[in-house]
Amino acid sequence: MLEKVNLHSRQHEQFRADVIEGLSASRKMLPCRWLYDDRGSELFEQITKLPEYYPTRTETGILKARAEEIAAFCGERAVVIEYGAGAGVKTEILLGALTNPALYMPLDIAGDFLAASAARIEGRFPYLEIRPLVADFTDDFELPADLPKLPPRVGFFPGSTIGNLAPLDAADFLRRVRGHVGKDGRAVIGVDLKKDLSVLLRAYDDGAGVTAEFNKNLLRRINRELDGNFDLEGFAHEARWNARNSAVEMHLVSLRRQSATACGRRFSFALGETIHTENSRKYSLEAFRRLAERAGWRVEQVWTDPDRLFAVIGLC
Ligand code: AVJ
Repeated sequence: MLEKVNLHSRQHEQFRADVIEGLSASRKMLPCRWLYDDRGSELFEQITKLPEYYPTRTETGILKARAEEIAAFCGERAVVIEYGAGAGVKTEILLGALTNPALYMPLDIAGDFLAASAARIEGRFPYLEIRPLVADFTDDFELPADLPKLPPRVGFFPGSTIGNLAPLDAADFLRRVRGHVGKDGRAVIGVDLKKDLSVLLRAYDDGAGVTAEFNKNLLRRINRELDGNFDLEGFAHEARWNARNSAVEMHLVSLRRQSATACGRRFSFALGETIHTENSRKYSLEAFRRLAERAGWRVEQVWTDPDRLFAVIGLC
């Protein structure tokens, strides 16, 4: 319990520090991890069901259609380490297809969330050993020393969350996974592919306005948790393509000259000035292969959908 309280106050301090730093910068930005409070996670769930948001549906379709091949790639008695425990259905498809998986270890920073998703998996796979681990997978950390060494270890990272990371961080992440699974280990990574811009931008600016709500919820969170007074009507959601970074960016655009306070400080906005709230990088298969190779991996398998919207990539 004490640990939980400490974790909460550490998170709160980090949020505060990120808001002060990010909103004081000449180009205002906030790390996208803060989008996911309870309301934000619920809104993201809704996004995954929108007609315009193709990634979740497409990746789930690939995992279902290619489950046997993916399971064969992972090998028998696999130890599955999942980076982030939010993938529910996708995890169930993979675990359900594997032959005698030895262990499932979901990693997440949110302890409550982790416990809930571990309990759900346990209900579905009563004979599978499950060991949730509270960890921030964007930081270096060691796996417990008593994990089975013999069976193949597989790092699972669906959802194209790797697209949120800048290339150097993505390479660090893939190197860390290599360290965790060892030289004979494997990884199965979900990667959103580069495609027609109108398709991409619609996926991040849907007609029902759910993504706009998701983005603006960050201001709501600042108001609630950091004693802010942002006027939500004074900002608009915008999805932009950044060609240089091959990324869809989310911004909150100030609709007038205004200022707002939070954390006991005042932040001023010019008309049209933005807060950059997320990067979602889109890879070509070639660019992802280069990234993987820089991080000590070889692309062994590429499973994709007929329209090549999304790829599930098997690394070894
Ligand atoms: C959860 C990071 C994969 O980048 O597509 C969805 C988040 N942002 N709509 C993505 C998101 C806006 C999503 N990821």
